[in-house]
Amino acid sequence: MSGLGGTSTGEVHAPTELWQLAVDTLDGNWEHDHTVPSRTLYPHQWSWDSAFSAIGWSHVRPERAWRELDSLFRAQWADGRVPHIVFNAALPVGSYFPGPEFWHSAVADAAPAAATSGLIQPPVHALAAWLAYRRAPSESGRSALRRLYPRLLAQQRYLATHRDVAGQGLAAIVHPWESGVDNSPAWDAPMAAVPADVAVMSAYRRHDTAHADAAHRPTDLDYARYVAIVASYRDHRYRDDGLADRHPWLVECPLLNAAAGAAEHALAGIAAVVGADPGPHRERAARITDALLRRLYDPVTGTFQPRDLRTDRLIPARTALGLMPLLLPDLPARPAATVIEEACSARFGVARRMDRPLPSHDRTAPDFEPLRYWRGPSWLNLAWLLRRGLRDHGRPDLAAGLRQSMIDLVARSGCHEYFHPDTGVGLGSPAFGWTAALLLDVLADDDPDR
Ligand code: 9WN
Repeated sequence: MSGLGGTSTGEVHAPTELWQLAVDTLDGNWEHDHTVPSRTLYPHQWSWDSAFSAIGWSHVRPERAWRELDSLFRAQWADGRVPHIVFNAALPVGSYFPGPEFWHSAVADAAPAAATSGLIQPPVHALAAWLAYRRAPSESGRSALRRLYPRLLAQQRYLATHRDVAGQGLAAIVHPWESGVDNSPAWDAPMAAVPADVAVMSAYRRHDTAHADAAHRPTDLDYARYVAIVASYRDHRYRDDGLADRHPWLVECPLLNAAAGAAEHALAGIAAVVGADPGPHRERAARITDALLRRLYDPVTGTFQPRDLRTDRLIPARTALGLMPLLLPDLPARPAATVIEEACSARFGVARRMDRPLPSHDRTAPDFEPLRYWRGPSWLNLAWLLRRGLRDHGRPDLAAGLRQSMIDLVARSGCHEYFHPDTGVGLGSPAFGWTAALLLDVLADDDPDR
């Protein structure tokens, strides 16, 4: 795969055709005030998907970027958490599993009127708002930033207080769904410790396997554990006090915390526009970077590893999560260099000219699975995040290679949810929101990175 590659039917897409394909995909997924990730697999509103969609919309219909973020933040909980799913009440029961009746968010004192999940996702929203504003600065953009700023602050405060379970300056996640990379091999060990019986799944009907190949999705045993972890949190009314003593799954994730650090940098920019003080954001960003280095950087592997708070050990799997702290502009030169080395190794294959796209997991690992969701396939959001990091850390050449590999994937296969990491064949949903949105972003950003 190199250059604007051929499609599965042998056509070659010009950049203008790709642009149109992405706009049409986003448009097809637009649902009154938000973008659904996929009409079939994920017909509600998802948190980090909305942030990525807003970035895409800022290039074509900026007012939709603001509506997207506004609608998500209308469902923010009183404690500051931004729910990972906001359910569309107009959809029939059974449109997604687990649906609103399973989450039963109304049990929580802090929940909003709308039905939502009780979990979070990586906080990429401040970055999205900041990029959307910079790409389409306007008076309405400034008022949107003024509306969003206190909500983005509350989101950060929730992470820094309720979720700092270990008291060490990092946010813990309480479920693999909170990482956004649900069945990553990074979660295998902490998942194995969650008691669950696969037989419980006979009481439920999975919706995903009706729309995607079961061999490409998490297993039933994964789902039995996903459901058990949610049930434990829900039974405590989604309260965060006492998590360390009772919750079956607790992890500090490099991606989520890098996103929180990048959010503080973005908030410093937003603060300057809305007349607030950027100083505290820079200080908080520095504290998060410091905590990531102290808690999750492994000097032996030279990369970042999640920490399992149930064992207080770093998780050894070398997934793409370990590369994500490059997103922090203030990551010191030495760890940045070793992470870039990891990215360029045979594990991930980042190069000026990439012969294959970025995988979600170490290609050389025995548990690398090229078809199964976050256990190997390529995802555009991970490539997009890493590309930003490479640019910020003085490697525009590698960022350019990654950008081209993203364009090649869509040119070959369309706006799929994820892609085979060797062949680039499209997998999962064929019309996926963030693939379209982030493709628009890299196409628009044609200022050569080299
Ligand atoms: C569970 C919507 C979401 C993404 C996640 C992705 C997947 C859900 C699922 O889809 O997760 O949240 O049902 O598999 O893993 O990153 O936000 O696109």
